[in-house]
Parts: sequence; structure tokens; C-alpha cells
Amino acid sequence: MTKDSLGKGSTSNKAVLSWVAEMENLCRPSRVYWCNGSRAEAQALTGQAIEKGMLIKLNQKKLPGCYYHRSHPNDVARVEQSTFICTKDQEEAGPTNNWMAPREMYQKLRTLSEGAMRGRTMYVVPYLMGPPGSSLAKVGIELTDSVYVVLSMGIMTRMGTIAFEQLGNDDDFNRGLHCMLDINPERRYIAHFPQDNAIISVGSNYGGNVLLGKKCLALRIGSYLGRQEGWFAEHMLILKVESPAGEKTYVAAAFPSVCGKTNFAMMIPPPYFQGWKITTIGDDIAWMKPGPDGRLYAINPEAGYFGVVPGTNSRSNPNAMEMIARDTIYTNVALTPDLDVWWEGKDGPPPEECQDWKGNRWTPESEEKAAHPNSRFCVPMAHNPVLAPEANDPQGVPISAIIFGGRRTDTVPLVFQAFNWVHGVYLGATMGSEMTAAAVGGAGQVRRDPMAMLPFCGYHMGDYFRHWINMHRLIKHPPRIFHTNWFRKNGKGEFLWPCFGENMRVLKWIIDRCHGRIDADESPLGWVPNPKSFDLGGMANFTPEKFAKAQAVNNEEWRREVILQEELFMRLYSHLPKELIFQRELLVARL
Ligand code: OXD
Ligand code: MN
Repeated sequence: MTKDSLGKGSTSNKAVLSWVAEMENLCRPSRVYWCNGSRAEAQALTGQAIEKGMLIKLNQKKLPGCYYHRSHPNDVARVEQSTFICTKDQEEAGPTNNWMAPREMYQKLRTLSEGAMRGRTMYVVPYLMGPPGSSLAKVGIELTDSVYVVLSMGIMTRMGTIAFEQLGNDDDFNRGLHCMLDINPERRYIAHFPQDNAIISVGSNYGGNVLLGKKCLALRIGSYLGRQEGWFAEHMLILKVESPAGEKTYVAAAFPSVCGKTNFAMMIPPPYFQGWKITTIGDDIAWMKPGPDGRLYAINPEAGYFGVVPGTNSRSNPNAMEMIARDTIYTNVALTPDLDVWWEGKDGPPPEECQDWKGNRWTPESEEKAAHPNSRFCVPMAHNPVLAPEANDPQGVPISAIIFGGRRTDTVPLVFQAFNWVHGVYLGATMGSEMTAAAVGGAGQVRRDPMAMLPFCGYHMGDYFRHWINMHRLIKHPPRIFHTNWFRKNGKGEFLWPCFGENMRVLKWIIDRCHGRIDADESPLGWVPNPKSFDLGGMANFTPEKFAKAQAVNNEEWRREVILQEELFMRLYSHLPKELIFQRELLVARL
């Protein structure tokens, strides 16, 4: 690829050409740049981003290929109140989504986008979600006036000519338009038009709102298409567990944002589990479809990780520390005088002085945090030292276990297993979690976050539960379903379970259950580990009594929990599958 060919169009697909021309006519950029996804292109655009002050080149000796970005202080997280699902009928979007009629929203956003790229470049970003050739993969095209978005999409997706190759002359691609405007929260809309497979995002330049392949296409539009086409688009990591004997088991897990999906997917088992290996297929999103052998197959549609930085260190995620030491875009962390990065929870002492995420002088005495709690790294998955080769397998991997887990200080035990599929759907549907910095507002409050999909489901949550129940019929060998909670604390505020690598023990129990190797005890909540068959070997200070505390089921707390769960069920009532109401009755009867 020569430098001269950068920015030139490379498709004869008529649907693409006419849509890009239409959007050019609307946004009136001074230039249209077609991305091809090459290294030369990334280098040239990085150079331009540095010139414009969008990126700062970090210390290349310490962090080769790494760059630093600050977003506008009013634009640091997903904004759920500005996120809309524009189905024809409001009923279809359901009570948990903001809704506006498509015609009204198109009108509003056309007005905002009119001439919005005057004097600017419109980048045409073709991208492929999923391994090339996969029957589950989907093509999207994002038109954006942000070079930060182009560079990030180049990391997060299979971006460039490869997408046009997959698309051919088809017009089945997601149409995404992103205009930064003036980054004004008053004029910020992340609007999804599932019936048109289209997205328009204006007024933001924060990842989750503008990297349209991720939350917008892979989850909101994806979930809508998945229901029509008989597959699942889920907010789940995918990992492979390999035993010393070479047995491979694939597990998917739904935890809400900032609840440790990336750490779990890259976990290093403790020394006691010598010979066991965890490798990563995905850290955030799973697309899953029944395969011809009756098992549920999953792919990771992404090609990079957009992970939360604070708290990442050589104890919580040593693999990530290695991964983000090169070719990484850091957003909203702190910047040290020697152009290194720092964040709360990084190994070692804080720097004596640095610039915080807003560019202000920061010292350890400062009251504010140096890195924003939702600061991010953006890195190619190929740099993950424990990437599973299956991450690039168009067939995907057969899933044996699905785990649902929230962040709960009390009530919810470390691990339990659903009695059956519908009970598992109930566990996912009633999941609660304390809110985190990934979204604006409400941090710390428990809210229902069914299947970790509350902010990401592109249609009525009640119909989404129905889809989960119905899919059972299409999966002859369904995965077993589990629930975990790593975050339970005692009265003194101390965690009851040590987490990180020790989570391998929970995973081992889950896998043994899936392969029918161990018995479990019955509890009102589901199957729980029999203390004799849960391996605590090699844990110096962790006694069976401590484990019993992490596993305790307090019936009083659970009666309260059922009442709290009711709130969401009442909101969804008109579309709520009766099966879930029966599950609630059964749970109450068991308590
Ligand atoms: C994410 C999120 O960025 O869930 O993955 O917010
Ligand atoms: Mn996520």
C-alpha cells in the first residue's frame, strides 16, 4: 500500500457509495477520507492527531507505540440518558430504553448534522465485527469526523478493506454516522434505528458512545437482530480453560461494566493449579448461535480491548500490564513529567507530581483522583499474552457454561448453579449490581441489570427474556448456567473472597459441574458447592469457615431481595414471560 493511496475509496459497492454521498451532502465536510486499515494509514493519522493536539506521544522508550488522549471533561463515560432506541412503536423499545419515533429522531439529528463537518474531514471507516468468513460476522461503516475514533476503531475492529471484501456487493451493512459537534451534553444523542440497522451518534467523543461497532452495533442493534435471526448478542467475556490433561472448556460470563470481565478473561491461575491455563477469546461481547452439533457457539466480534485502567496492576491482571505496555491509546489517565502514564492502583508509589486527567497539576496530596475512574486503555487483542487462537476462528467456540454475576456487597453468595435453563434465565433476569463509573451518574446504587444488558438491550427487556427462554429449544446441548459474586463483604467492609487468580477455584468447580464430575448441595438459590468438593488447597489463610461465610444464604436477606427484584418485573409486566413469575414463586417457596 503506497502512501499516495491513503484516503482513496476502494469499493464499487453501490449501496455504500450512494449512502456515503448522501451523508457527505448532509455534513458537508471539506474532504472525505476512505480508510483502508493499513499500518501506513494508522501512522499517518496518528501523526495528524498529534499535530492537532488530539494525541500526545508517550515516552517511546517506556511505552513503544503508545499515545495519550484526554476527552472533554463533560464527556468521560456512556450517557444512558442520551441513548435512544428508535423503533417504530415505543412498546417495542420497552420501558428500560429511552425512545423517540424514528422520523422525529432522524429529523432532529439531520438538523444537528447539517453542515456539521464544514472545514473538517469525514473519515469513512469500514469495519468487520467477527472473524473474516464467520457466518456470525457483520459489517458496519462508520462515518466520523474524529481521528481518535478512526484510530480506536482500527484497534477495536477488523477495520479497512477487509470489511469491503466481506461485504461484496451486498447492502447489508450497519450505517453509522458520528459527528462530534461541540461536545455539548445538551446536544448529545446516541440514537439507534434497529429496523434500519443504523446508528447516529452526535455530541460526544467518548469511546462507548462513538466506537459504534462496540455497544451500539455489537449489543444494541446486535441484540435486536439476534432475536430476529435466532442468536444471542451478549455483554459477555469468553474464555478457555485448559486442564493439565489438555481438556478444553469454553465459558462465557456476563458481568456489568467495571465488574472485572477483562481481569477474569485474562486470569492467571494460582501456583496450586499448576498446569491449568486460562486463555481469552473475548473480554466484553459474545455473539452466540446454536451450531449443527446442538451446542451453542460463540465468537468475539471485537479485535481489541477498551478496558478500564484504574485498579489494573501486576496483582489484579499481570497479563494486562504486559499487554498495555505497547501500541496502546490511553484516555483520561494521569500523565507524568517523563511522558509515562499513571493511575490509581498502579504498581509502586504515586509520582511526586504529574498532570491529572484534566491536565491540572496533581500531587499525592491532591484531593481529586489523578486518573478518571473510567479512564481507559485501547489495545489490539493480538497483544494479549494469553490470547486463545480461537479468537480468530470463524466457527467460534462451543460454550459449556454461562456465568451471570453482579457487584453486590451483601446477600449474594460467591457461586451457585441454576437448577435448569429457565431457572438460569431467571438468575440472569434478576441480576442486581452496584453501579460504577462506566456510566454517568448513580455510582454505588444497586440497580437491576439483567444479564448485564440493561444499558445495551435494543428492544423490550421482557421480550429479551422470552428470546432467552425460546432459544433453549434450538440448543440441544445447552450450557449450564451459574451465578457468581466476587464482591461480597463482611461487616468490617473486607472482601469475603480474595478474587483475582483465586477465582480459578470457582471456575474449576463450574467446569467440574458442567462435565458431571462432582455432586453439589441443594440450596434455596440453586446448587451450591459441597464444601468437600470445592478446592481450597494451597490457600494459606483461607479456612473452610471463611468459605462458608462467602457462600452463606440468609433467607431474611433473600426475602428482601425478592421484593427488590419485583420492581423491574412490575415495569416489564406486560411482556414478562410467565415462566419467570413461576420461578419467583418457586424461590419464595424454597426460602
Ligand atoms: C464498556 C462498558 O466500555 O461496558 O465495556 O461500559
Ligand atoms: Mn462492557
